[in-house]
Amino acid sequence: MGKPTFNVPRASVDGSCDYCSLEVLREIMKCQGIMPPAVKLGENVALSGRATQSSILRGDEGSLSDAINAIDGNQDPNFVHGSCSCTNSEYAPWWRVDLLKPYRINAIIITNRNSVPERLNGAEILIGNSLANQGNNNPRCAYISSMAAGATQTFYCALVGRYVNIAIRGRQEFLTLCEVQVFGQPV
Ligand SMILES: [Ca+2]
Repeated sequence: MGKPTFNVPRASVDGSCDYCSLEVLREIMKCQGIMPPAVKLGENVALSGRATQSSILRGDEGSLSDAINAIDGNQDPNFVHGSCSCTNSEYAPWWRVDLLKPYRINAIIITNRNSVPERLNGAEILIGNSLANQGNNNPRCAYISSMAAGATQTFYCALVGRYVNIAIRGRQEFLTLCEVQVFGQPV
């Protein structure tokens, strides 16, 4: 039997989700007789990164919308408290953190807003070392089918990269993130 990994886009339990929480994954592995490996998340390396995004929300709330708000170490999901990022409503918005050097990334933890949670539906988490197409061509770690309002969710990967992008493709949307934590080890 092969060595289990956490790159689990097929590990759907009921067909309604593309990705599993670690708890669900452990249950699947237990059922299959696989002992889940101990996962050491390590440090949130996003805290020392540099964040940018495709645009900054215009208007009175623009001052609350900087990309860095998604890596400020504060998971407050209330947008008006000033700890969430937000782009304009635009076609294919993206957000990116530059970790300044490559990491072997084990997990991404995302905190969604406590209002308009559907804006994050269909977002992709991309990881790699390329800035081609602003990093949005890098390999996909996870697809966020949906997240509840104010929820914090973990997505497991086994990818190496300096850049972590969150991108929405194929539609006009506000891309808004209250926190993006990135756990990995330097390579
Ligand atoms: Ca934040």
